[in-house]
Amino acid sequence: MTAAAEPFFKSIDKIRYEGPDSTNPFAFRYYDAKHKVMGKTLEEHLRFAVCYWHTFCWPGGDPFGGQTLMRPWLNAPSSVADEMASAELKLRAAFEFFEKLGAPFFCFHDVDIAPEGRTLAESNANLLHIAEKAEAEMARTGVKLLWGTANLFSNSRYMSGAATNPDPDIFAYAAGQVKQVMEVTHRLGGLNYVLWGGREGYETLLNTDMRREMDQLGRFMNLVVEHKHKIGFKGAILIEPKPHEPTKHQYDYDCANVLAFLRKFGLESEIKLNIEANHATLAGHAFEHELAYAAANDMLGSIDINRGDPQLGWDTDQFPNSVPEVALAMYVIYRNGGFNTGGINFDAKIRRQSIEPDDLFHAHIGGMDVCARGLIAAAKMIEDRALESVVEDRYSGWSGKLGQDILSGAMSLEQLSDHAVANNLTPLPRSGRQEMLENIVNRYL
Ligand code: XUL
Ligand code: CO
Repeated sequence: MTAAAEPFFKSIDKIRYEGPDSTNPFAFRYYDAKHKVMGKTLEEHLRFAVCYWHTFCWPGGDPFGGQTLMRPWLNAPSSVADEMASAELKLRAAFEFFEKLGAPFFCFHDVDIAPEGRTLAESNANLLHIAEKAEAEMARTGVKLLWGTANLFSNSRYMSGAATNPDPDIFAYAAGQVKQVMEVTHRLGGLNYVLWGGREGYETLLNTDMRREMDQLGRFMNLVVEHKHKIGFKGAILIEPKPHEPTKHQYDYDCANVLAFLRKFGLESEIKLNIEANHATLAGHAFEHELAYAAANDMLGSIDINRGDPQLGWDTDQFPNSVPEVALAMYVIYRNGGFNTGGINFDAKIRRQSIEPDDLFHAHIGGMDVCARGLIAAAKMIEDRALESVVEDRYSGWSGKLGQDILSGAMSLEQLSDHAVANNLTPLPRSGRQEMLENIVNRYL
């Protein structure tokens, strides 16, 4: 542990709130953790998490070139011992970062924090070793685990899927990996366990038995839920929808698709959703649409925040930087009660030219400030009932006798027809008031 005392982000002190007029690039201008809105502090509402994979593991490659981000723990290891030493160095840098940034949570995949072994047993032992170190860092810093997840997509064994693989041996391997990561998540007091079906989909229907693959995936999810109860994990199990990339078509396409899948396999009360902003965009939805759909079905678990690029059609995972966009997402989340076990995970990466370790701070500070501004604007809209009163008025007819009789099932199609004829109903169209409402929103931004 010779390097233990040596900080990695040497020139950075703890990031503090300095207010909107500050020009210090290493200060928050809006994220005042202790500031209260709607009865809770920003810290309690937003529940920010730093993701391990983009922030500490991504080397900066793109399809045309390799590593640009030089970090000591990303140097090619010369032995297994060296690999483990790198993982420990990365862990210390990660906790130094969480602490200096003031992020209350983090998220990880197994392979982000610990080296993969040659066998499942070796990988499990490596993960346990690092988890013990992480436990000590968590106790030292007070940083908590928002969620853990197993990487069932990078290793070539998973190229044709994990649970949906044509080979049951691979299903068994994936089951073993998830079992271990869920147990480690439980041990670390994690609040959620996430399943992203990175390769649960297909490249071509010519070699794919879709019905079979869906049944395999349903069985896998049931096994995961059974194990959660067996070990007494009280956190939420979350599925993260994404329409495609890496596969041409993924089975967890969007929130509606996942809900239909969960209902088919009787899991809708056991599993909720982790909704990612840019995955919504890739599915052809607004982020707030996916959030509203989940909330309307009591499925809103947690979010991965980021953004895509209007000109690039892939998952660019950039940090959020648009207050108007984020404010609408915040409006939907907090209008529906905010997070319970969930939070806001920055599933976002710096650009490959942002090579300085400092850039990681700029990215997260900006993202946290944008979310804080979005939440403050949304909270004011909610408290003023600025949109709510218009929406309530728009549906007010449904509180009357006719509306209630329709919803309670007291009227048949025939009775409704008779009612319309007998009362000579001549309902008139009413304005949807979209522009007026858009102007109202702009008053809050
Ligand atoms: C991939 C993605 C993943 C999940 C966790 O697009 O979002 O990082 O969040 O596996
Ligand atoms: Co994600």
